[in-house]
Amino acid sequence: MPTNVSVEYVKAQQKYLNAKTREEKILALEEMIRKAPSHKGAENLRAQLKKKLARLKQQKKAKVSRRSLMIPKEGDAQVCILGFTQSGKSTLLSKLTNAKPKISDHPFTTIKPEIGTFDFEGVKIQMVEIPSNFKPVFMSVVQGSDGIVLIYRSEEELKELKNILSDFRIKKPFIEVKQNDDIEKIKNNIWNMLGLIRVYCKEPGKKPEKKALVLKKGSTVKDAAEKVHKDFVKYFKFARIWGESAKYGGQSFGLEHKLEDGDIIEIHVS
Ligand SMILES: Nc1nc2c(ncn2[C@@H]2O[C@H](COP(=O)(O)OP(=O)(O)O)[C@@H](O)[C@H]2O)c(=O)[nH]1
Ligand SMILES: [Mg+2]
Repeated sequence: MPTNVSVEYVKAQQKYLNAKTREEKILALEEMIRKAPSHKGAENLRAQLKKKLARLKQQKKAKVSRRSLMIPKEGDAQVCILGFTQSGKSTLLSKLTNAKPKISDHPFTTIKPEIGTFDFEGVKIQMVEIPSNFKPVFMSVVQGSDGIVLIYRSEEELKELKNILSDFRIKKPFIEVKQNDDIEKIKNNIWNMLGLIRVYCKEPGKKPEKKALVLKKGSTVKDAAEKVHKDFVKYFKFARIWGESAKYGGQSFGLEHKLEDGDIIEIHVS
């Protein structure tokens, strides 16, 4: 080991030696590689570190497919909160939802996923706090979710979180949130990230239902009808629509008509 390494390198090495989980080891190793001397004499050291890192990452990937955990989806969408320990995940969960997770200034307080839900204009969104040990079993929950909130305190943390997502090959939509961001803004951003629309059904002569029908962007009258009842498609005559996708309130459309967020739909059957 060359003696002329920097203080930062020694600190990173200390982190590596104290690391308890594979994920912590990987983070520390990456830091060691960044802080390792760049001169030719340290070539061997850098190569060794990179080899060790590659091996750790390989083990991690192999584990992903073997262990998985299913958190039953409740509501219209499931969104995970991902961040390092003490970044404010539990605090955010308790501000957003009905959940009362333990908030503490001790690291790694949350050891299993915490769950809560909130209502966004008639849409029920489930939030899951992922423990910061980033165990594969918990990352499989992220893999199965509809989107992610990355909570971070520094740009470096944000970068590491994105690295973790790519290590686990997770390609889900995400938003970036800092401690103290406005809660209403976060709720709006979560909704926009999900790429969904709300459609409200009504019966002739009655008021629209309060509970929204939640569909993917680009959905048609047929998609909405199918979700209400399969016979609706079979006996479909026409649909009256009020809202964004209609030129005037109550305009008639067929099954292929594309719906917009906030549309009110009245299905007529024969
Ligand atoms: N100043 C400030 N402190 C916060 C904020 N969010 C969390 N904390 C504090 O940071 C510590 C860890 O919070 P917690 O929500 O348990 O973080 P977690 O480990 O990511 O779940 C607690 O002492 C919180 O009171 C915030 O937005 N601002
Ligand atoms: Mg927590």
